[in-house]
Amino acid sequence: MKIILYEHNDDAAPWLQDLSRALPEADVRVWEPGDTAPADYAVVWRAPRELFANRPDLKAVFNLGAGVDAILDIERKEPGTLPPNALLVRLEDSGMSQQMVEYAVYTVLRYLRRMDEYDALQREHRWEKLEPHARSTFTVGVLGMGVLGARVAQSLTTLGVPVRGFSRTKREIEGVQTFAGAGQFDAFLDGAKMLINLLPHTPDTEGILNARAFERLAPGAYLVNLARGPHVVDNDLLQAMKSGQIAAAALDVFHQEPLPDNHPFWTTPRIEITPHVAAITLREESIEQIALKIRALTRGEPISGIVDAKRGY
Ligand code: NDP
Ligand code: OXD
Repeated sequence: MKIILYEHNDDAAPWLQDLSRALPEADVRVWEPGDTAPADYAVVWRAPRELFANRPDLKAVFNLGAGVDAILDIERKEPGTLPPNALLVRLEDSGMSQQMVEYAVYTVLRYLRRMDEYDALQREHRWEKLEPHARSTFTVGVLGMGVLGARVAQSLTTLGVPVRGFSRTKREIEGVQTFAGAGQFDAFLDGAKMLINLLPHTPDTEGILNARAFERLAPGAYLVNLARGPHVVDNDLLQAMKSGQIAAAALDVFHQEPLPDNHPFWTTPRIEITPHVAAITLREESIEQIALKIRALTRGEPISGIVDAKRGY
């Protein structure tokens, strides 16, 4: 069995070493431009188009992340690039949901207790007590009730704030008021004090966090974007912050990454930025999951985590 590996962020060497160790029966190599030698599987993160083109031999492409938007974008721009019979498989949790829970709980508590405002007051040496937010009306809406969103929503119920969830199909999660489909989007948004975005980036979800959505929230609402930059219409967010409709935002993902030096988000008061680290891909857990799936496919068994390219996630 032959596997090609491509890792955009890191040095590929530790991935090569660990994947080879997990699958000693496989011949694993790091893909370099020009490599068209046969391969059964590809394990990739943000690989270039050339890796996928003219590769009818690939049985499956394993994405080293939960979101497959970068791969599907290649296919959208140049249809027919992805091997037609290869499965596209995403990471399912592999240690990411715990990290998302940490980020979400941290931001809910930070904004509920107005800690970001106390930080600012401290910088000005001001001893000032702020009116606390009422927990009972601090409604948090989680967009996306998948592997990550459902776990986040569930964990937020323990904080005593009302929690809503939004997905395409109806989900039942104890303690979470769930809404499904575009027809229930407004009801999901109406009066929510905070939104946490964990949707996949698809043509249907692009720009979903826009002026119209912000208007439906409670005045002085909070936005936490942990999914993908193109979910947010940047100018609409800046306007909503200027008017006070959105009080503060914690953003982990952006249209362009790294966030360009001249982007106004860097200097907008009450926007907090992290560099796409809400849930990082953990090497050990991810390789274990992928190795198990490759072995299952080799035995002709079904696997989970297969992306429906038409649906986009
Ligand atoms: P899943 O595929 O498990 O869940 C996606 C959820 O979104 C599902 O509940 C799905 O609905 C819902 N959904 C999809 N399209 C729509 C739509 N048009 N309208 C309403 N709901 C919709 O994904 P994960 O939970 O594993 O990951 C979510 C995203 O998080 C990833 O795609 C990625 O972009 C982002 N991410 C970001 C990271 C970071 O570090 N910042 C790290 C990891 C992931 P249904 O349940 O009905 O199918
Ligand atoms: C992912 C990511 O999709 O890291 O896994 O953003």
